[in-house]
Amino acid sequence: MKQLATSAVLALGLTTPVFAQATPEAVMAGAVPFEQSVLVSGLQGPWEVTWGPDNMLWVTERFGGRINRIDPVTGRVSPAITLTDMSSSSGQDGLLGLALDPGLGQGNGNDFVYAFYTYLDMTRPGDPTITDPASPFLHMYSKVVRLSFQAATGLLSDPVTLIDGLPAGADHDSGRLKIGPDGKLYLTLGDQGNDQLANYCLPILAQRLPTVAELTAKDYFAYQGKSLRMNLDGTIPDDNPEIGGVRSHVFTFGHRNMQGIAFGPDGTLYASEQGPKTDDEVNILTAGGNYGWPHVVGYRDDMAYQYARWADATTPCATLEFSDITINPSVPREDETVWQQPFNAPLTTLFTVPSDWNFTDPACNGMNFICWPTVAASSIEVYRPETGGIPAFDNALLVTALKRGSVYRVPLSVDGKSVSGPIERYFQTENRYRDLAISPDGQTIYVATDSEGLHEALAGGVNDKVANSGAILVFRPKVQN
Ligand SMILES: [Ca+2]
Ligand SMILES: [Ca+2]
Ligand SMILES: [Ca+2]
Repeated sequence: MKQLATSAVLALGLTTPVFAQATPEAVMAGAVPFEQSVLVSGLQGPWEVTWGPDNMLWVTERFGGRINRIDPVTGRVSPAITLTDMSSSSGQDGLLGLALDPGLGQGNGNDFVYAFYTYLDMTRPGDPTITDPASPFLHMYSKVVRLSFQAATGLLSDPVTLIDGLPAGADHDSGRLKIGPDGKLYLTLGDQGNDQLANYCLPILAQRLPTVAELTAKDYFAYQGKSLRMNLDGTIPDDNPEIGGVRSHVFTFGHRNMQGIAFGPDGTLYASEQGPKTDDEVNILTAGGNYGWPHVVGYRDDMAYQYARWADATTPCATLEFSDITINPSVPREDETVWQQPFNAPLTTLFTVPSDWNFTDPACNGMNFICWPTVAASSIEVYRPETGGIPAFDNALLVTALKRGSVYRVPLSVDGKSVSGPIERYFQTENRYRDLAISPDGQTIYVATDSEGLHEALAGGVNDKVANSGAILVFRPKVQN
């Protein structure tokens, strides 16, 4: 009971059922037929895939710490460097984002590549919120390095640290890195997965802003749950927003786990963000904006979300058992509308549900989170009108999903500032999709898959085996006869 032929369904104003419960937002099966192939598999957690000016796919491997160039025709993998000081656990840390300098391959001496990864630094004091001195994350930080590319050898070398001592941990590192049309480097940093699961007694600091004293000391602890904007040498741009009276690297705040950012043709900055049990978001990021987390997810509508502050429980938090479903009565809870500060509402959500939604759908055999309405949005790219490409696909945002093994096409209005129709679901396989890249002619979409993990089965419910481990999948429109 899924992926029905949707034209009739949509005509009735209904939506495509995914599980036993249908999400109330308009989502339909993709209308353009595609064929699928596997370019390469067996990579160690491919995380960023981006098309280079050398007509190669540049791919980071999260556990392996390797940056590769992959031939988009033959699938041949050419390793460019392994970052040996990278530290990776079985969590969300490791080698994450990668961005190519606009000067790469242009003969102007700027053959640079930027990378973001987690590492251990025993010379720093450590995360003040971690009380266990044996924690492998006590001294974990993240940094951005600039590498130099030699076209003759195909190798990256000479790492220069642009900024280090950034927050890092096992959960919600975010870590997407892009260079904007303004020539600045943009980076997303997650809320570290606080207030849930293993970190349920740690408070979320997404609303906490850096102080002048912290900046002077290069203490970037308050950068969690933020997007950053920096010069290509890692310094703070003079035209960064002053937020709470302080100009820092912070561009926007109030984020949970923003794994995708992408620039539109007019410079609009789009972002995808993972919500908790509901309301993954697509946002437009504007300088100084507050995006609401953890007080609001999606819209300020009090639908199926309350901010439960485990760290402030009247019973000592560590003595409580964490649950996503049953919140201990000693944990303070707050409706979204209690928090009245101005914030930037999303462009759309994936997905918002009513408060009586069943978050323990039996279709997921106790792995409740797979059945939740959140898709685990992991990246975003802009499908630009000027690419030509696939006419029916044009002028849209493409969002990859971990839990759904799909790409969601979010159609945009002509000005790119609103969503113009139903969200469409494409390319479903039994995988977790981490990122995508689009060929310059717009005809081919490359999707990076996680090496392992839980996701939705094609027939609904949960699957714990991925069909294509650590792969780059290739999707092209089917040739019509
Ligand atoms: Ca990408
Ligand atoms: Ca938000
Ligand atoms: Ca909401």
